[in-house]
Amino acid sequence: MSYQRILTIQDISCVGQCSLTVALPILSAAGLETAILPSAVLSTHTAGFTGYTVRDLTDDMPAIAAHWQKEGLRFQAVYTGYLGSTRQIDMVRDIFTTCLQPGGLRIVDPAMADNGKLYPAFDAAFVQAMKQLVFEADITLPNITEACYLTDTPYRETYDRAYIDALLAKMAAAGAKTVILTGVSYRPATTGVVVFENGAYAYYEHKRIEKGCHGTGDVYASAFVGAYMQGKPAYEAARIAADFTVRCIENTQGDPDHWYGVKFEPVLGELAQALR
Ligand code: PXL
Repeated sequence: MSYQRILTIQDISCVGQCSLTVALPILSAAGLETAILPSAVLSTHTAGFTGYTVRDLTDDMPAIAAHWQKEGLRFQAVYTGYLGSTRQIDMVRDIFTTCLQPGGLRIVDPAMADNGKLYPAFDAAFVQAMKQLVFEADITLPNITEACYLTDTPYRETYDRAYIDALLAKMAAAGAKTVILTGVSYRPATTGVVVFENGAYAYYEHKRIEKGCHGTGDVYASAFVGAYMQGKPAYEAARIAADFTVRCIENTQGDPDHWYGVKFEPVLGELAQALR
Protein backbone atom coordinates (compact mmCIF):
# COMPACT_ATOMS: atom_id res chain seq x y z
CA MET A 1 0.00 0.00 0.00
CA SER A 2 1.32 3.45 -0.79
CA TYR A 3 1.59 6.11 1.91
CA GLN A 4 -0.26 9.30 1.14
CA ARG A 5 -1.54 12.28 3.10
CA ILE A 6 -5.11 13.31 2.59
CA LEU A 7 -7.41 15.83 4.24
CA THR A 8 -11.01 15.17 5.14
CA ILE A 9 -13.41 17.99 6.00
CA GLN A 10 -16.62 17.11 7.83
CA ASP A 11 -18.22 17.49 11.24
CA ILE A 12 -17.46 15.70 14.48
CA SER A 13 -20.67 14.20 15.77
CA CYS A 14 -19.34 13.15 19.16
CA VAL A 15 -21.77 10.22 19.41
CA GLY A 16 -23.48 8.56 16.48
CA GLN A 17 -20.88 6.85 14.30
CA CYS A 18 -20.94 9.14 11.31
CA SER A 19 -18.76 11.75 9.62
CA LEU A 20 -15.29 12.10 11.19
CA THR A 21 -15.66 9.36 13.79
CA VAL A 22 -16.20 6.99 10.86
CA ALA A 23 -13.95 8.57 8.22
CA LEU A 24 -10.83 8.78 10.36
CA PRO A 25 -10.66 5.12 11.44
CA ILE A 26 -11.62 3.85 7.99
CA LEU A 27 -9.07 6.00 6.15
CA SER A 28 -6.42 5.02 8.71
CA ALA A 29 -7.26 1.33 8.25
CA ALA A 30 -6.81 1.94 4.52
CA GLY A 31 -3.25 3.04 5.29
CA LEU A 32 -3.66 6.75 4.59
CA GLU A 33 -2.29 9.55 6.73
CA THR A 34 -5.48 11.47 7.40
CA ALA A 35 -5.52 15.11 8.41
CA ILE A 36 -8.88 16.47 9.53
CA LEU A 37 -10.64 19.79 9.39
CA PRO A 38 -13.73 19.60 11.61
CA SER A 39 -16.53 21.73 10.18
CA ALA A 40 -18.56 21.68 13.41
CA VAL A 41 -18.80 19.80 16.69
CA LEU A 42 -22.20 18.31 17.54
CA SER A 43 -23.08 16.28 20.60
CA THR A 44 -24.73 13.74 18.28
CA HIS A 45 -25.76 13.61 14.63
CA THR A 46 -29.06 15.19 13.64
CA ALA A 47 -30.91 12.15 12.31
CA GLY A 48 -32.98 10.75 15.15
CA PHE A 49 -31.51 12.45 18.22
CA THR A 50 -33.23 15.58 19.51
CA GLY A 51 -31.80 18.51 21.46
CA TYR A 52 -28.27 18.08 20.15
CA THR A 53 -25.69 20.85 20.61
CA VAL A 54 -23.89 22.40 17.64
CA ARG A 55 -20.70 24.45 17.64
CA ASP A 56 -20.08 25.77 14.16
CA LEU A 57 -16.35 26.02 13.36
CA THR A 58 -16.68 27.99 10.11
CA ASP A 59 -14.84 30.99 11.55
CA ASP A 60 -11.84 28.85 12.53
CA MET A 61 -11.39 27.32 9.12
CA PRO A 62 -9.57 30.13 7.24
CA ALA A 63 -6.92 30.51 9.97
CA ILE A 64 -6.33 26.76 10.08
CA ALA A 65 -5.91 26.63 6.31
CA ALA A 66 -3.66 29.72 6.39
CA HIS A 67 -1.42 28.06 8.97
CA TRP A 68 -1.08 24.96 6.80
CA GLN A 69 -0.17 27.15 3.87
CA LYS A 70 2.51 28.87 5.94
CA GLU A 71 3.90 25.47 6.90
CA GLY A 72 3.88 24.40 3.24
CA LEU A 73 1.50 21.52 3.98
CA ARG A 74 -0.29 20.12 0.94
CA PHE A 75 -2.51 17.09 0.47
CA GLN A 76 -2.83 14.48 -2.26
CA ALA A 77 -6.60 14.58 -1.91
CA VAL A 78 -9.28 16.54 -0.09
CA TYR A 79 -12.41 14.56 0.74
CA THR A 80 -15.43 16.44 2.03
CA GLY A 81 -18.51 15.10 3.80
CA TYR A 82 -21.26 16.75 5.87
CA LEU A 83 -20.66 20.52 5.89
CA GLY A 84 -22.41 22.95 8.17
CA SER A 85 -23.26 26.06 6.12
CA THR A 86 -23.15 27.67 2.69
CA ARG A 87 -20.31 29.92 3.88
CA GLN A 88 -18.37 26.82 4.80
CA ILE A 89 -18.83 25.39 1.32
CA ASP A 90 -17.23 28.53 -0.13
CA MET A 91 -14.29 28.10 2.24
CA VAL A 92 -13.87 24.51 1.19
CA ARG A 93 -13.64 25.65 -2.42
CA ASP A 94 -10.79 27.96 -1.38
CA ILE A 95 -9.10 25.10 0.47
CA PHE A 96 -9.20 23.02 -2.71
CA THR A 97 -7.12 25.76 -4.30
CA THR A 98 -4.69 26.45 -1.47
CA CYS A 99 -4.18 23.05 0.18
CA LEU A 100 -4.13 20.51 -2.64
CA GLN A 101 -0.84 19.58 -4.20
CA PRO A 102 -0.77 20.06 -7.99
CA GLY A 103 -2.95 17.37 -9.55
CA GLY A 104 -4.48 16.54 -6.15
CA LEU A 105 -7.98 15.06 -6.08
CA ARG A 106 -11.18 16.78 -4.99
CA ILE A 107 -13.63 14.19 -3.68
CA VAL A 108 -17.04 15.42 -2.57
CA ASP A 109 -19.69 13.43 -0.76
CA PRO A 110 -22.63 15.87 -0.89
CA ALA A 111 -23.96 14.55 2.44
CA MET A 112 -27.17 16.55 2.70
CA ALA A 113 -30.19 14.32 2.01
CA ASP A 114 -31.63 10.82 1.94
CA ASN A 115 -34.95 9.08 1.27
CA GLY A 116 -36.25 12.00 -0.77
CA LYS A 117 -35.61 14.63 1.93
CA LEU A 118 -32.93 17.13 2.94
CA TYR A 119 -31.39 16.62 6.40
CA PRO A 120 -32.94 18.98 8.98
CA ALA A 121 -30.11 21.56 8.92
CA PHE A 122 -30.27 22.33 5.19
CA ASP A 123 -32.25 24.49 2.78
CA ALA A 124 -32.37 25.46 -0.90
CA ALA A 125 -29.46 27.92 -0.54
CA PHE A 126 -27.29 25.13 0.83
CA VAL A 127 -28.18 22.93 -2.14
CA GLN A 128 -27.21 25.74 -4.53
CA ALA A 129 -23.81 26.12 -2.86
CA MET A 130 -23.30 22.34 -2.83
CA LYS A 131 -23.91 22.23 -6.58
CA GLN A 132 -20.84 24.42 -7.11
CA LEU A 133 -18.67 22.18 -4.95
CA VAL A 134 -19.91 18.94 -6.54
CA PHE A 135 -19.59 20.10 -10.11
CA GLU A 136 -15.99 21.22 -9.69
CA ALA A 137 -14.96 17.98 -7.93
CA ASP A 138 -13.08 15.13 -9.59
CA ILE A 139 -15.22 12.51 -7.90
CA THR A 140 -18.61 12.82 -6.23
CA LEU A 141 -20.59 10.21 -4.31
CA PRO A 142 -24.26 11.19 -4.10
CA ASN A 143 -27.13 8.90 -3.23
CA ILE A 144 -30.18 9.14 -5.50
CA THR A 145 -31.87 11.79 -3.34
CA GLU A 146 -28.77 13.99 -3.42
CA ALA A 147 -28.36 13.54 -7.19
CA CYS A 148 -31.99 14.65 -7.57
CA TYR A 149 -31.40 17.81 -5.52
CA LEU A 150 -28.19 18.52 -7.44
CA THR A 151 -29.94 18.27 -10.82
CA ASP A 152 -33.42 19.59 -9.91
CA THR A 153 -34.92 16.22 -10.73
CA PRO A 154 -38.13 15.06 -9.00
CA TYR A 155 -37.29 12.20 -6.60
CA ARG A 156 -38.97 8.87 -7.25
CA GLU A 157 -39.23 5.92 -4.87
CA THR A 158 -39.45 3.50 -7.77
CA TYR A 159 -37.45 3.96 -10.92
CA ASP A 160 -35.88 2.13 -13.80
CA ARG A 161 -32.60 2.23 -15.69
CA ALA A 162 -33.86 5.05 -17.94
CA TYR A 163 -34.49 7.28 -14.88
CA ILE A 164 -30.98 6.58 -13.52
CA ASP A 165 -29.42 7.18 -16.95
CA ALA A 166 -31.19 10.53 -17.19
CA LEU A 167 -30.04 11.49 -13.68
CA LEU A 168 -26.42 10.64 -14.53
CA ALA A 169 -26.63 12.48 -17.85
CA LYS A 170 -27.82 15.59 -16.01
CA MET A 171 -24.98 15.28 -13.49
CA ALA A 172 -22.47 15.04 -16.35
CA ALA A 173 -24.05 17.94 -18.24
CA ALA A 174 -23.71 20.09 -15.11
CA GLY A 175 -19.98 19.31 -14.94
CA ALA A 176 -19.67 16.17 -12.79
CA LYS A 177 -16.65 14.06 -13.71
CA THR A 178 -16.65 10.66 -11.98
CA VAL A 179 -19.99 9.95 -10.26
CA ILE A 180 -20.41 7.10 -7.80
CA LEU A 181 -24.19 6.87 -7.39
CA THR A 182 -25.13 4.85 -4.32
CA GLY A 183 -28.27 2.99 -3.30
CA VAL A 184 -29.39 2.08 -6.83
CA SER A 185 -31.82 -0.84 -6.61
CA TYR A 186 -33.55 -2.34 -9.63
CA ARG A 187 -34.77 -5.50 -7.87
CA PRO A 188 -36.24 -5.97 -4.40
CA ALA A 189 -33.54 -8.32 -3.10
CA THR A 190 -30.56 -6.32 -4.31
CA THR A 191 -29.12 -2.86 -4.34
CA GLY A 192 -25.92 -1.47 -5.76
CA VAL A 193 -23.77 1.35 -6.93
CA VAL A 194 -23.29 2.88 -10.36
CA VAL A 195 -19.85 4.06 -11.40
CA PHE A 196 -20.25 6.67 -14.13
CA GLU A 197 -17.02 7.81 -15.77
CA ASN A 198 -16.54 9.50 -19.14
CA GLY A 199 -20.11 8.63 -20.11
CA ALA A 200 -19.64 4.92 -19.31
CA TYR A 201 -22.04 3.19 -16.92
CA ALA A 202 -20.91 0.25 -14.76
CA TYR A 203 -23.14 -1.27 -12.07
CA TYR A 204 -22.05 -3.30 -9.05
CA GLU A 205 -25.04 -5.14 -7.63
CA HIS A 206 -25.01 -6.74 -4.23
CA LYS A 207 -27.44 -8.06 -1.67
CA ARG A 208 -29.78 -5.62 -0.02
CA ILE A 209 -30.19 -5.81 3.72
CA GLU A 210 -33.57 -4.62 4.86
CA LYS A 211 -32.33 -2.80 7.94
CA GLY A 212 -31.29 0.64 6.68
CA CYS A 213 -28.60 1.86 9.08
CA HIS A 214 -27.82 5.50 9.63
CA GLY A 215 -24.24 6.40 8.69
CA THR A 216 -23.81 3.89 5.88
CA GLY A 217 -23.22 6.73 3.40
CA ASP A 218 -20.22 7.90 5.41
CA VAL A 219 -18.89 4.36 5.81
CA TYR A 220 -19.26 3.80 2.08
CA ALA A 221 -17.65 7.08 0.98
CA SER A 222 -14.73 6.70 3.39
CA ALA A 223 -14.04 3.12 2.28
CA PHE A 224 -14.27 4.19 -1.36
CA VAL A 225 -11.77 7.02 -0.79
CA GLY A 226 -9.44 4.64 1.05
CA ALA A 227 -9.50 2.09 -1.75
CA TYR A 228 -9.28 4.65 -4.55
CA MET A 229 -6.33 6.44 -2.96
CA GLN A 230 -4.62 3.07 -2.65
CA GLY A 231 -4.65 2.89 -6.42
CA LYS A 232 -7.77 0.81 -7.06
CA PRO A 233 -9.67 1.83 -10.20
CA ALA A 234 -13.02 3.49 -9.47
CA TYR A 235 -15.13 0.38 -10.15
CA GLU A 236 -12.89 -1.80 -7.99
CA ALA A 237 -12.91 0.79 -5.18
CA ALA A 238 -16.70 1.01 -5.46
CA ARG A 239 -16.96 -2.79 -5.17
CA ILE A 240 -14.60 -3.01 -2.17
CA ALA A 241 -16.48 -0.21 -0.41
CA ALA A 242 -19.85 -1.86 -1.12
CA ASP A 243 -18.74 -5.25 0.18
CA PHE A 244 -17.31 -3.61 3.29
CA THR A 245 -20.50 -1.62 3.91
CA VAL A 246 -22.63 -4.77 3.58
CA ARG A 247 -20.42 -6.51 6.15
CA CYS A 248 -20.78 -3.52 8.49
CA ILE A 249 -24.59 -3.60 8.19
CA GLU A 250 -24.64 -7.37 8.74
CA ASN A 251 -22.63 -6.79 11.88
CA THR A 252 -25.16 -4.21 13.10
CA GLN A 253 -28.33 -6.16 12.32
CA GLY A 254 -30.30 -7.62 15.14
CA ASP A 255 -29.29 -5.05 17.73
CA PRO A 256 -32.32 -2.82 18.34
CA ASP A 257 -30.33 -0.54 20.68
CA HIS A 258 -27.95 0.32 17.89
CA TRP A 259 -30.30 2.37 15.71
CA TYR A 260 -28.05 5.41 15.40
CA GLY A 261 -25.05 4.10 13.49
CA VAL A 262 -23.11 1.22 12.00
CA LYS A 263 -20.94 -1.15 14.03
CA PHE A 264 -18.08 -0.95 11.57
CA GLU A 265 -15.16 -1.35 13.98
CA PRO A 266 -15.05 -5.17 14.22
CA VAL A 267 -15.00 -5.35 10.40
CA LEU A 268 -12.20 -2.82 9.80
CA GLY A 269 -9.62 -5.60 9.53
CA GLU A 270 -11.52 -7.01 6.53
CA LEU A 271 -11.19 -3.70 4.71
CA ALA A 272 -7.44 -3.57 5.37
CA GLN A 273 -7.22 -7.15 4.10
CA ALA A 274 -9.13 -6.32 0.91
CA LEU A 275 -6.68 -3.51 0.20
CA ARG A 276 -3.56 -5.63 0.60
O1 PXL B 1 -24.17 10.86 8.07
C1 PXL B 1 -24.31 12.13 7.62
C2 PXL B 1 -24.34 13.11 8.76
C3 PXL B 1 -23.16 13.65 9.22
N1 PXL B 1 -23.13 14.56 10.21
C4 PXL B 1 -24.26 14.96 10.80
C5 PXL B 1 -25.49 14.43 10.42
C6 PXL B 1 -25.54 13.49 9.36
C7 PXL B 1 -26.81 12.96 8.91
O2 PXL B 1 -27.85 13.21 9.40
O3 PXL B 1 -26.61 14.82 11.03
C8 PXL B 1 -24.21 15.99 11.89
